[in-house]
Amino acid sequence: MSSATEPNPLQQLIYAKTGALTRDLLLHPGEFGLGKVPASIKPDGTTTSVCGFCSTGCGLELHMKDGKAVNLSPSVDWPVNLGMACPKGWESLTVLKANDRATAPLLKGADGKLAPVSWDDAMKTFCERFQDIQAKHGNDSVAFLSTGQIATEEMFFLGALAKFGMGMLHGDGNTRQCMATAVVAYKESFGFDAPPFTYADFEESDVLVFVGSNLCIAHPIMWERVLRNPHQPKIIVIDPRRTETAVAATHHLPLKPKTDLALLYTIANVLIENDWIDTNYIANHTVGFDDFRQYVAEYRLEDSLENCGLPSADVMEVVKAIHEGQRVSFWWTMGVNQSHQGVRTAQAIINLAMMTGNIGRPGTGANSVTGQCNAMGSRLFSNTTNLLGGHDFRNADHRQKIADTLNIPVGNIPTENSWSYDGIMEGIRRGDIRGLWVIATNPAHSWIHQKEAHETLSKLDFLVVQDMYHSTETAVRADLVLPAAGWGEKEGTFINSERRIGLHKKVVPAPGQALADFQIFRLVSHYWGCGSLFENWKTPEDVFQAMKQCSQGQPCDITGIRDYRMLDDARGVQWPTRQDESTGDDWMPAQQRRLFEDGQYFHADGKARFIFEPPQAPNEEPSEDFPLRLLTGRGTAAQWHTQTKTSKSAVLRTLYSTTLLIDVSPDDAAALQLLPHDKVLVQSARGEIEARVNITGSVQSGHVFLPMHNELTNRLTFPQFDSYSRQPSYKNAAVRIVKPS
Ligand SMILES: Nc1nc2c(c(=O)[nH]1)N[C@H]1C(S)=C(S)[C@@H](COP(=O)(O)OP(=O)(O)OC[C@H]3O[C@@H](n4cnc5c(=O)[nH]c(N)nc54)[C@H](O)[C@@H]3O)O[C@H]1N2
Ligand SMILES: Nc1nc2c(c(=O)[nH]1)N[C@H]1C(S)=C(S)[C@@H](COP(=O)(O)OP(=O)(O)OC[C@H]3O[C@@H](n4cnc5c(=O)[nH]c(N)nc54)[C@H](O)[C@@H]3O)O[C@H]1N2
Ligand code: SF4
Ligand SMILES: [Mo]
Repeated sequence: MSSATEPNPLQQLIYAKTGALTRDLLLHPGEFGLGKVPASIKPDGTTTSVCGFCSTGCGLELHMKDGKAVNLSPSVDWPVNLGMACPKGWESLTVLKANDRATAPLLKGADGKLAPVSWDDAMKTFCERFQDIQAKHGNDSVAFLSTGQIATEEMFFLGALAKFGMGMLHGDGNTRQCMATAVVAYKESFGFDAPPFTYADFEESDVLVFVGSNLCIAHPIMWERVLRNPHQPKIIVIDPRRTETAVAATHHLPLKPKTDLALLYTIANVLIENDWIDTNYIANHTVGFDDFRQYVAEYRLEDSLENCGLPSADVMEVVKAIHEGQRVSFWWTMGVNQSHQGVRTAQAIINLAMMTGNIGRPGTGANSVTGQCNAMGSRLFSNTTNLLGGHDFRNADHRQKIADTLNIPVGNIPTENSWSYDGIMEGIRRGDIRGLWVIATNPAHSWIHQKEAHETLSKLDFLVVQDMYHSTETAVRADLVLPAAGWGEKEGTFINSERRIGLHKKVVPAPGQALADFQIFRLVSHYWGCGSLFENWKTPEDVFQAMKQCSQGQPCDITGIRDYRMLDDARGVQWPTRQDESTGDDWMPAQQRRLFEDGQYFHADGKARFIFEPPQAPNEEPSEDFPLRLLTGRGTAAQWHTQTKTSKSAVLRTLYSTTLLIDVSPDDAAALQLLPHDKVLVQSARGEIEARVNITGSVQSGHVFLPMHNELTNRLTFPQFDSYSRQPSYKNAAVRIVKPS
């Protein structure tokens, strides 16, 4: 399909990699090199880039020498981290230098082994195999799994390519494992997926309530912002474990897992009974309060907390603190999102903020903290659950708007929503989906109930994995591995938890033949034969301009951001930033932007909704056979997810135990006659793993905890999903501990 006269994108890339200049490269100097970076290197030889691990979105100063980064330090003037970084951020450059980096495309041969092939062969095979599957089984028999960890421009390109170019209907991402619950909760309550806060709120609250969030470990720099709070705030932590965050709190409610709904409804009822609510706010800005009030009336402090395992006096203190606080902020993360009733739990938190008028003012809000560096980009621009820019696939006007904006035939845009991640996995098991393209996520470690996940992946006719490393649990199962450049080896934007869009830059070359995901998508579009649809997207910044246009008129409107240079100069820009706010060429948006200051929500009537539902027990509870409840989550600040990156740094490896430790309470350890570091088998109805015992008061008796960073953990987890968000409930399974014979 390549033209004989013009170098095709692959040839251009090869020339770029080998240093040979082509005419195209001369015409588009930013495309393959450092992009805007040379122009933005400061007199002291540094350039700023946003961190590529977590959603905090810290600014890092890359120290450049001879055009390459040789070191880094946290940015002092970045409004997020103010000169701080956690161990992962500090080690960002080290993890790029691992010897298991994928440096060439790998194709599975007749012997079942992966062996290097050229990009040309890889691309031809990719297209032949997927097109063949589609010809035999229909377009919808090929699907993709995207991520919250590539640039927004890359996920935008991927989503457009897969759905508008390659004819796929089904594509989801690892954000389903993580943020789907918050997305649905916000959409239903506010009318749009819109976390309202800005990080300054951590410092401006006088009461902070953390529900299912271990900020100290998972978002250490946000926690630093809490520590800078000058108001001697009350800090309330609702978490079954006595986490690092709970230890530092003024109030800890160690509730029984999965009973948050009853607790939050009780808190609401006690506030109502005492008339500690903001009736003006409720009347002017919300709908549905009377039904809510009636429903929660049955949650009386004296008798509704029994199942939560909490003394009513402790809960009453928390209610009083919320009432007495002038600026109360509510924060939640995976202890809420990863629950069988996560959406309703998140909305129970939102209800508390609305009924007490704690939203839209400094130091307030119902605030979902995101996880991955670009989970928020994925929520708005990945073309998976929403049509690009927070639009709706099922809405004809929205489809027409996006078709006109991107100049693509409206008929190329699917009119239905994709299956969610679990639906795609089920589709594979049924044989409806036979080809899968996995980009920057590692389901053979991170998906719930691994035995089933592994069986599912092995059913595929063709599995393509696009990753920085060839050694991930998913890549080793692939038929084709596409070697990707990582953070630091390419450029683009991320959107952090407070909706701040920041730029990350190419500061080191990618190893071998690894290419930026952006360039891989260009290659795929060319070989697939749909390159003309995306011919204007030559650089990430071209796609950024397309993103802006798609966002026009939406709550996430970013038409006011001129270009990448503005993102750098403004030290990140929060959405929304509309063009009509601009007062001229040198206009800069304000550095702290919070939503709902005017009390206007995104539903047609401008009002937020009170939404509630009776609590239900999860489908698996501890039993005689499996008497312990397994909780899972983040282990240390030095470990990232499936450890493909963080395990590559010697510095980080010294900061955590490389043996899998299971946290067991002193009571249970005594009952089971376990000593520290004993080797044990942990069994659930789905599998058995080996671990060493860590006896600690951080878990209650009857509970155990395993970090998600070890691939064994998800062999035990129980596959239940929130019925609205389809997010897996990773933090609830029944297990038993036995000593090996
Ligand atoms: N170091 C490090 N930082 C990370 C990550 C990482 O892998 N490593 N990952 C990032 C990502 S993607 C995410 S999503 C975030 C996650 O950040 P967090 O959600 O803060 O981390 P988790 O440890 O998964 O879960 C938080 C807490 O939920 C509690 N919990 C469990 N069940 C319940 C329950 O029923 N009710 C309540 N109230 N609490 C419960 C757990 O005990 C745990 O302490 O971290 C981000 N930051
Ligand atoms: N038991 C249990 N399981 C959980 C959780 C839990 O709390 N408990 N948490 C869940 C949550 S919240 C999340 S977010 C998921 C995370 O689950 P995953 O997304 O599977 O975890 P990661 O290790 O972050 O995988 C990202 C992959 O992308 C690759 N990569 C990184 N950067 C790039 C890039 O620029 N380009 C390409 N092509 N590849 C890249 C990495 O090498 C890695 O293989 O895990 C979920 N699983
Ligand atoms: S807190 Fe998150 S964004 Fe900041 S340095 Fe650490 S990993 Fe990077
Ligand atoms: Mo996550």
